[in-house]
Amino acid sequence: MSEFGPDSGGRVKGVTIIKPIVYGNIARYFGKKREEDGHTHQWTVYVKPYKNEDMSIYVKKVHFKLHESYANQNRVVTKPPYEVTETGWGEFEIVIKIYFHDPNERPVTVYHILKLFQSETNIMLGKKHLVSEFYDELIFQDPSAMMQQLLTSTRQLTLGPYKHETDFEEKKEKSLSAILSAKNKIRVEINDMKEKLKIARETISKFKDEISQLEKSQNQNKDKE
Ligand code: SLL
Repeated sequence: MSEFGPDSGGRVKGVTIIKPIVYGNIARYFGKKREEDGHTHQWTVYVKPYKNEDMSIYVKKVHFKLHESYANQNRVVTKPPYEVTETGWGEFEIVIKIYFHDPNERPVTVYHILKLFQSETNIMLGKKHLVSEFYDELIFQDPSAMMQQLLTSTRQLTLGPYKHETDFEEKKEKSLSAILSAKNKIRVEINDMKEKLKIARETISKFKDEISQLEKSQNQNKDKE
């Protein structure tokens, strides 16, 4: 750390570095309840880089906090792969806390609901193992000089192709087109409503006219009497 001099705690203003990540779990059903402990699934919870890069350059450790029914609930992983594999019978929230080499950088916490049970459709599709994972981003704003150097000196995590269980590009496209079609639907509904409002206003003013005509002729009749 000394190579960054006494100012290494100082921040580099105006710099933002984004590190995309994927976190979640995979799970596999044993096919039955295990006699000795009632466990039904094996699962692995993880944090990994979205791109093929070694996060240990800037990540010091990852804490996974499991349900209190587990012996040693707090699992600390100091090098990749940042993951914990266990067996169990139930779903619960796992707190994942990512620590960085720069002590000035606050740890980042993500919450993941461990998923074990397949949806009806997946069961019908005969999927062997379940995947519940999410894309997110670690955002470093005004990092220290030291952290900036660590964040930009990347090294590949694995040789060869690097792929995720989820096709996030496809998911992005699908989400985007779903949002666009929802937006269109709402635009059509707003126009419909505007049209209805216009007709209602016109009807009101027509009635008002009729009322005032009637009132006028009533008054004329009164005058005659
Ligand atoms: C539930 N709220 O009731 C959840 C808790 C806890 C799951 C689930 C323990 C394994 C072991 C285990 O699977 N806990 O005995 O080590 O569904």
